[in-house]
Amino acid sequence: MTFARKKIAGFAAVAVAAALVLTGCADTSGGSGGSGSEGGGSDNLSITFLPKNLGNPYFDTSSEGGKTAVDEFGGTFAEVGPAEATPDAQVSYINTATQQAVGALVVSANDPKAICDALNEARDAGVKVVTFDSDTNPECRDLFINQADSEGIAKVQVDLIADQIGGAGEVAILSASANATNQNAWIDLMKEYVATEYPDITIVETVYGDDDDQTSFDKTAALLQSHPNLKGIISPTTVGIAAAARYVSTSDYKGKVAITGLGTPNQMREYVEDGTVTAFALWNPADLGYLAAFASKALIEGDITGEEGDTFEAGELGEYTVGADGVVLLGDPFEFNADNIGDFDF
Ligand code: RAM
Repeated sequence: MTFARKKIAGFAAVAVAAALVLTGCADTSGGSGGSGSEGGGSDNLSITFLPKNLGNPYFDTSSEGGKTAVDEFGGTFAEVGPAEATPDAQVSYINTATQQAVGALVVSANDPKAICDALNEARDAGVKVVTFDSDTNPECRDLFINQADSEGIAKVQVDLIADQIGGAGEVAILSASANATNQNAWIDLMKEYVATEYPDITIVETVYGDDDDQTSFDKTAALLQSHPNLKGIISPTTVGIAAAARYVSTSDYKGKVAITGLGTPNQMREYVEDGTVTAFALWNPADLGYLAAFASKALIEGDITGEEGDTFEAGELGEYTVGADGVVLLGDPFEFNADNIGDFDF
């Protein structure tokens, strides 16, 4: 935990120092593969970030981290993305990046399969594909930058809700979109962990707010109406937890129904301060974007191929090693509460 906190605090200084201007449109100056460098790599350090959707502070922060890294190593950064986090909404952006012959595409996938053909066409054309945050099937990308071990992400959320409701009662899950690889993996593991560790907790329903603020707000209201004995909501999405907390903060459920899950400190601060939320978890999305950008660089330059055991330097985060199935792990999830939330600004 101290390790995660150090990294989070460490990033804050970098973020303040860096001038972070996100372009909002694709870069076209990356050339078509560069002139090549030693070892079969390329010098085309034009890197495009494609989050699940735009307008989500979580992805604003991960893209800021990506841009910080790309600026550090002298590449060209761009961010593009759809307005809505639907399964195939990212396809046209992938195709455009392929036509532009970017060096790497860094993607958080809305669906494990729907964008695979487009990604593999990009790879056939020489684009390195790095997923981060939410993976595709492994055969559609070169690397996946995982924010934290999925079991750990599931465990921290269940332990938080169990602690907040006294270890017993009805709990619901307010997720992102129904096909999101990351949330679905965490939800399956949360259900397993509840079944083995907390026999007195029942997960009564999972609903989907589509990582849309209003939909998540409305789904919270509906959950509370249809489950009058609900003791808590776990929302494993930064959009969902903030919307759920906003709903509960001005309702009679405040102080009676616990809200936890994965949130950004800046979005959750007011609900921690007004007592709606006790504690929640996350990692640093800026570090995630920063690491994904450095991994892209290593792939582009031919330093790594994504094989297990490959190592690469990720700037101020240090050296990372590629694990099984082309996965690189950022670190541990971190728990935020009233005592520490003031230390964080993202
Ligand atoms: C939302 C997105 C993202 C997820 C975080 C926790 O911002 O769904 O994919 O990792 O929540």
